[in-house]
Amino acid sequence: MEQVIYVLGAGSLGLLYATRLARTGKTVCLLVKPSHALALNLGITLREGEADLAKRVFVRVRSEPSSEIKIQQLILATKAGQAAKALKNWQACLTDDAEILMLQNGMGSQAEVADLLTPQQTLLAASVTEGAYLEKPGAVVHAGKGKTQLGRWSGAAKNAAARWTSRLTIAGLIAEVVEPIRPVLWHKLAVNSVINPLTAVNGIENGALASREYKPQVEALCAELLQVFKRLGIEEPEGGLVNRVEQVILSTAANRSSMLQDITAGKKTEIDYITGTLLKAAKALKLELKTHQTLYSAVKEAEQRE
Ligand code: KPL
Repeated sequence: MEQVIYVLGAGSLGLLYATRLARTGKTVCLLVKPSHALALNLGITLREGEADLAKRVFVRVRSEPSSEIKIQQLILATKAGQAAKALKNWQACLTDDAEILMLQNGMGSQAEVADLLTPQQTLLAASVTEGAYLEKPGAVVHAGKGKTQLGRWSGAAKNAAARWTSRLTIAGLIAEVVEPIRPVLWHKLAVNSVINPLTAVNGIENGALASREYKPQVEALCAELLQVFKRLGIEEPEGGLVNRVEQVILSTAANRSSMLQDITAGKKTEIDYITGTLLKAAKALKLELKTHQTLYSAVKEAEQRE
């Protein structure tokens, strides 16, 4: 059987991984909505950095499941809220030993997808810090180099994480196996639960959170997160959580967070998979997280307004 890497989702990360893998000679097939297929068939453009010239990369494109499509290797790169629904559409094409790598922000979507799979199909979850954005549909800019930390979420194949790591490494992306993966996902969720809602509600770039004005809120949000981490037995990131959040604020200072971009574009945000997951965990532990709750409500209100 021909080895094809399938990528479901044509957002910035989906296109970044698809083009990087295709450039190493792998056969890559993008699974997209019918309305996007025609344009993507003409090629994807990739710019490695904002000053770089755009390179056109061709990949296969499919928009309808069929019995000839056998998906053994899949990167699931939709937004968190669409992951399970998108996978359901292609589920009949998955092989019995499929190995699926999820790139979603937050937590919650991994369990939704795991529920759709059999024990022989393996699910891997990743925490991604690559900076990428679409300049227009089908055109991705790799604006900041980050890394992909991945590990097994569920399923049979013990070496699947190592296999995906070597594919991504060959494609020039920094990737490593981290097991268990759940603490890493919680650390990423923590960073996103501070930066994303604050920037989305205030309409500011990430770097603005480094100012004195936002310090008390950043610290209060981190303190609430640490109460949950303590009860769940999750260690603080090295150097401390406040320090980790401040590092990400500075290293992504010019970014408009994905939540701010969603609010501006009138799209549903990933708040339920970030702060929503945190608040659910807190509720089960009988903890009240006032600052996160207030921000959660403010994002929900902003979603309604746009
Ligand atoms: O992951 C991000 C996001 O915008 O979703 C951060 C790290 C906040 C960078 O913008």
